[in-house]
Amino acid sequence: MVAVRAYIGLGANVGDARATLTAAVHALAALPGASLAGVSRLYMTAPVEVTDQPEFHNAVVALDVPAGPGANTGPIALLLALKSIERALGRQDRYRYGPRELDLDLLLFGEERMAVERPEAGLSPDPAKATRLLEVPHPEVGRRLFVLAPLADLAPDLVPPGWAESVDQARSRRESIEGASAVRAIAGWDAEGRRWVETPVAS
Ligand code: PH2
Ligand code: MG
Ligand code: MG
Repeated sequence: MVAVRAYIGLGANVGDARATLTAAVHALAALPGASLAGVSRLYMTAPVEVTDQPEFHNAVVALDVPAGPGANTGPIALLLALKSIERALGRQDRYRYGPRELDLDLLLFGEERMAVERPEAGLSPDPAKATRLLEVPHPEVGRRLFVLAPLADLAPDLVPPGWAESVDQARSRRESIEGASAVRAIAGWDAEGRRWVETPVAS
């Protein structure tokens, strides 16, 4: 079966964020046909957009999923699976950019470039519904250090479709804008133990 590599952004800042992100990695690895290809370091990150909320935990997962064709494959099927993991792990509906128990964003789906509008777009005055149903590459990847830093752990040299620079070039550009203290790695993924463990302090 042909596989495609998807990158998924994980974030949380309500409840036991670290435990929730760990459970989310397990749930992603257990999706039908999926295989875990990598887990970034775990980061503590300063909140962006809505800055008056607790710090986030953020990470990125690389997941190989069946390329399709088939009813349960492809980016939309993966997006729906992400939404159902969010709900299963306690995601409550709140305002856009606000606090959340778990956020799973489909960042990249192989070389795919696509934008799918919401069917009700234009009918709803709710700004939370103003974004597209799905857009890959995710429009926020290139402008968020909390996504670029963990993504660069997994794929520094990757040039996402439509980009003119690598992930690591974008990461250092954003780092010079947001400041190195906007994100800090606190733990590395232990594949055997299937959890993040504290990274020893570099000497
Ligand atoms: N997610 C948001 C809004 N702001 N800030 C950080 N640091 N990390 C996030 O994951 C995040 C955010 C909405 O998705
Ligand atoms: Mg998000
Ligand atoms: Mg989201």
